Amino acid sequence: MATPTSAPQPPPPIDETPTWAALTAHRDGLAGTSLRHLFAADPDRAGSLTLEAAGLRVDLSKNWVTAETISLLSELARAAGLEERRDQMFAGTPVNESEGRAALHTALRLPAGERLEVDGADVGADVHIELSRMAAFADAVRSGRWTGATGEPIRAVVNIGIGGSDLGPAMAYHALRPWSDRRLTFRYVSNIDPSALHEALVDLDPETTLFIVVSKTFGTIETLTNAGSARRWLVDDLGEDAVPRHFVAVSTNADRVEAFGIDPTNMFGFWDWVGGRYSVGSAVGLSLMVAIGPDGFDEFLAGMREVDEHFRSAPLEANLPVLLGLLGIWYTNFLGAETVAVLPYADHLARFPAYLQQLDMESNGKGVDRWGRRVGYATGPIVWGEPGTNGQHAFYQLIHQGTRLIPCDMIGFAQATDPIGDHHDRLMANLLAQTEALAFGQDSDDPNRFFTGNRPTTTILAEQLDPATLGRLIALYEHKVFTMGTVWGINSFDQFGVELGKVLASAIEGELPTDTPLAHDASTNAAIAWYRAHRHPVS
Ligand code: G6Q
Repeated sequence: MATPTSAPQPPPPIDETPTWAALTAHRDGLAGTSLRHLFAADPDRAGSLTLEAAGLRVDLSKNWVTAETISLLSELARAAGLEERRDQMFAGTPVNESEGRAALHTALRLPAGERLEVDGADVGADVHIELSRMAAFADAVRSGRWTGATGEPIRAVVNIGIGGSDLGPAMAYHALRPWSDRRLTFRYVSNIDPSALHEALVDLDPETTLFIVVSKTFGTIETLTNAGSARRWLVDDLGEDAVPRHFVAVSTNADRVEAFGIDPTNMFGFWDWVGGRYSVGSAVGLSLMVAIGPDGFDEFLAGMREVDEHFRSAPLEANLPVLLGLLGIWYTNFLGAETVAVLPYADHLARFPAYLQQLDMESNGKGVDRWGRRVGYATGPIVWGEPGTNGQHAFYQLIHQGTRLIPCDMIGFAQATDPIGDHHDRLMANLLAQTEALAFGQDSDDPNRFFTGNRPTTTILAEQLDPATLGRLIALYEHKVFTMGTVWGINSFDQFGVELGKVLASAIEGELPTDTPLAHDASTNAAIAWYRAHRHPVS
């Protein structure tokens, strides 16, 4: 059981506080009210529930809330100690209690020269030393000064990593392709399925390919297996001596990097206080920096920093990530929502829902609180989504007319990144029309054509999907997740469920190529026997 470090006396569970009871009564009082009623009753509603900060315009008015809801939810956040825990996180206190670590991803975006002392070390200085090394490397690759072993410039960068060492850079690269150096090709390999590596390498030339192997621990089987096979692909063509010009590593474990055969001088470091799913602003984002250049990466970090500063300083009632988190609590715990859909009206954000899925579900998919007690209320929602308008032609039917409550985050931009004719106006018209139809429905005498409306959405708008805006969106959701985890009293920074997955397969893996007796359950034994009979031996 976790030893509490931040609060010696466990507080009462949050669902036993007077504010929770007040919110339950408030919810009951709102029963029967609809978004139509709420808008009719308050002509200022749209204005008072739309906030602009840190380059983002967030319209909360199409949610099932009143000013009183916001005030009670803010009180709940205060009762849960959100402000204190937020300040502890920014200061480097080990808020990841179960692993005895700080969660200092916000330090990754400190401005140059700003000190942050943790355990006697100036982490701000450490961060900027590493950023400078990354920038020198990224510039060398982009300019062609860093060549492959035969003197050819690099033309393809292959990032090998999984989970937090893949989703962040892969999502961000796809989001920011218009800002990338189009002479370079970027590929992201995560799955141990051989098809993933095969597809990534099938049309690449070893002479012009650079691998970035990203693993915090450098012990993750998928990454090491893919990196080992990539190394063989290279060495078969160019020989052992070529490895240092074609492999760099991003890790916290220099010994394992060296043991794998990558020169530690070609390693970019980060720290144990950077969680995998919070790491895209660290050296884990090296492929992104090569793609968009050090200046673009600076803007990306600056966007995150803007939201960090807003989160640190804005009153809870006007604090964007706090309000998004509190709305999440409202829907999850008081209105029974099990899920949240993230619907970006931007094709470049196709991987953003998958990125948020990890950020949210790995952080808040916990059933035990920070004091070791099993929680008696729902925690992390199921996060999913696809870009609009594609989703409209697929699953939106269920959101409009199904039986479930699905709060949606709609994300859109004022300007296209790749303008063609009137595409962008048409795209945005769809976003706006969807939020209107979901909120206000459509009357019809035909029950099949009747839309109840009263389906909540939050609309998040920004000028353009550029590096700074992507940074802002990431930090917005990071702090939303933190807010929710704090209200639930859980540790959003460990992931023992993921770690279990890392050991489970190893026993069965050893059994597959043998005919040793099996001692699993009957179903698993039979499946292993079938696989043994049908598998192709490893060549
Ligand atoms: C992230 C998780 C997990 C992790 C991967 C890869 O928060 O801990 O997704 O990032 O399992 O781990 P390595 O970077 O150590 O290879």
